Amino acid sequence: MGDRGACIEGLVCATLVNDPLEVRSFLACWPDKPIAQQLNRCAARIQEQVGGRVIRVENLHVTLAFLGDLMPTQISAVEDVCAPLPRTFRLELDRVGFWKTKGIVWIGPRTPDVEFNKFVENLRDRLRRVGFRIDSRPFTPHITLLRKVRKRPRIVLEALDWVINEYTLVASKLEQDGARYSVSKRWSTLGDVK
Ligand code: 3AM
Repeated sequence: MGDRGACIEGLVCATLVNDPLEVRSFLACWPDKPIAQQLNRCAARIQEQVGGRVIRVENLHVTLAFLGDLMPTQISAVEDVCAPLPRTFRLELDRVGFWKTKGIVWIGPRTPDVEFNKFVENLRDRLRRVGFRIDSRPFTPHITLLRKVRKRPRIVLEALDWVINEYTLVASKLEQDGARYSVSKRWSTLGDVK
């Protein structure tokens, strides 16, 4: 019986077997290549100081809403809710943070862009209204740089000016050496829909 020890023989145990159509999904903004490369260099410097696992350069992002495992109909519902960005936003990445319990080192803006946060909170509310369970904590824009860190880094970094002009729906596949992400849909600033 193996993994299905708790199930009645001959029946598929729905709680243990993921539907193959389900896709682990989230909404996120991705820095362009030059910013991502600078962030990757920052992460390497931090790693020299405190260890941990550096997030792969192509995986650096700000999560807007984690959606979980979605069936195709739910993905359509997300797409119905998502709207273009009302305008371009700028985030000055000038603060390195450490979440001790999660072992995460991140970078984000010291001063959040109020309008960007409002856009994201509004998007999250609309997702909740159509039935998605979205983290209830306030949105804290951050890019995870390293995981499995035990010690707070002491580091001064040059601020990075990041222009955000789109966000994406991303499919995540968990593999042994970390997550593989693929973009399935993009929403750009108004008037620039892809
Ligand atoms: O953007 P960060 O790195 O903070 O930790 C995961 C990552 O967060 C988080 O979603 C982001 C994109 O993968 N995540 C993963 N599983 C999660 C869950 N079950 C989750 N967030 C909330 N609930």
